[in-house]
Amino acid sequence: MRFPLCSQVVGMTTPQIDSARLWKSLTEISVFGATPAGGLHRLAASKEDGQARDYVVAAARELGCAVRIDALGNTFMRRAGSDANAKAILVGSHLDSQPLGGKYDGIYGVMAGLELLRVLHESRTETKHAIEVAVWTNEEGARFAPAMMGAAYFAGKFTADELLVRKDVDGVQLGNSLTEIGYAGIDIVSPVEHKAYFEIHIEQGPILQDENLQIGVVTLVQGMRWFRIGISGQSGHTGTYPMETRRDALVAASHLIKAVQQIGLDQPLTGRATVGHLVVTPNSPNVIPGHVELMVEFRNPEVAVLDVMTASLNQALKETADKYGVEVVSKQELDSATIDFTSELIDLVEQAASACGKTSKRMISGAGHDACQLSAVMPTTMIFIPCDKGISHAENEAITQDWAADGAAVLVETVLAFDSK
Ligand code: HGY
Ligand code: MN
Ligand code: MN
Repeated sequence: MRFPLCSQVVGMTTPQIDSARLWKSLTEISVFGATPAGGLHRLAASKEDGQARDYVVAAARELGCAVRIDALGNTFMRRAGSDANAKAILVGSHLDSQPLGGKYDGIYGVMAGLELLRVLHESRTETKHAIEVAVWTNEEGARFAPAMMGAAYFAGKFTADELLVRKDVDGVQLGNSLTEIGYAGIDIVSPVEHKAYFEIHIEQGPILQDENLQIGVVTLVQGMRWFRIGISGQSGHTGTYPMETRRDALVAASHLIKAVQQIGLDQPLTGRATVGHLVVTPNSPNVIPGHVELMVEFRNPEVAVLDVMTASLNQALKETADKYGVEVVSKQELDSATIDFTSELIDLVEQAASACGKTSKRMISGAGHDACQLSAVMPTTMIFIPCDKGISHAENEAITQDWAADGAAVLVETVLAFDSK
């Protein structure tokens, strides 16, 4: 089905996206890491991540794109522009998923970028700026912390040496995993090469669908903080050790987890506080847990509120240590500030949606994205499409073919309009 393009709506010459081709590519790439329940298990730098990258790289090479891979495995697929001196326009997202994630979080943005390259290629559209599509390594942070890692490296926030030694729960280093999948690159790709970054992504919330809107014009991404907490008590025999003198790390952790929940509830409507990662050692039914590692995550649009939540956490850590006679250590592993996107790009996305005849609204993002890191080094903004019932980071994450096509058409319009500015 050829998608009736923006150009036909407004008489512009925007080339057509191919809805069926985009949907087919989303279906094909979802086999890499597919779970029986219809979701994805495609952790960063895993075999499945490598297979998904190979799929996209092969398609880009068929279009004559130049492919570069940097030290963090960030993969760049570039279509040349007519003006070699003009900076490139960057589009991208991620292919890694949560352990039991969905088929569209991140992946849709990469495949919409590939559809952009395909449309430009088949219509022989000449752009002044090169168009480059990026696959960022380890956006999710589910296997290696922190999240948005590859994009943070690209933005100069970490060195490769700092990140490639990060280990997963099995002690496997990121660098070794990238080498195994063939994405331990040597290319140097710098943000100075680029004029702007556009990321299209599923909303991961219910607003667009509830309000029957086609496009989200993203203005801001809320701040996010991660704290890795270690609780050390005393292992012991569950049959012999008296209850009264135990220093049970898991009981202490349960107290802290409830305190974290309360910290979120204390910020009505906007507070988000979660413990989603817990490792119990030795995790045996007849051993008193001696150590627990957990990750605390706070999110809020206001930095001042995040500061209040952080102070409350520090108080709760002290109380937990005192109450349960355990040692508690905390290490902040992510501090992603509230990000305001570039106003002229926000306007451009809104105009492009209108030019394509799509309904849209301005909105903030509750989820973090690679665009948060890119915004530190170049003009950046995002485009949302709806996702079913707002479900994400779950195997039943879903979008429709029309939503996918609507977003891709607006991405093409946005990028070509920016190119012609
Ligand atoms: O956690 C996030 O907000 C993103 O979806 N990884
Ligand atoms: Mn994502
Ligand atoms: Mn995600």
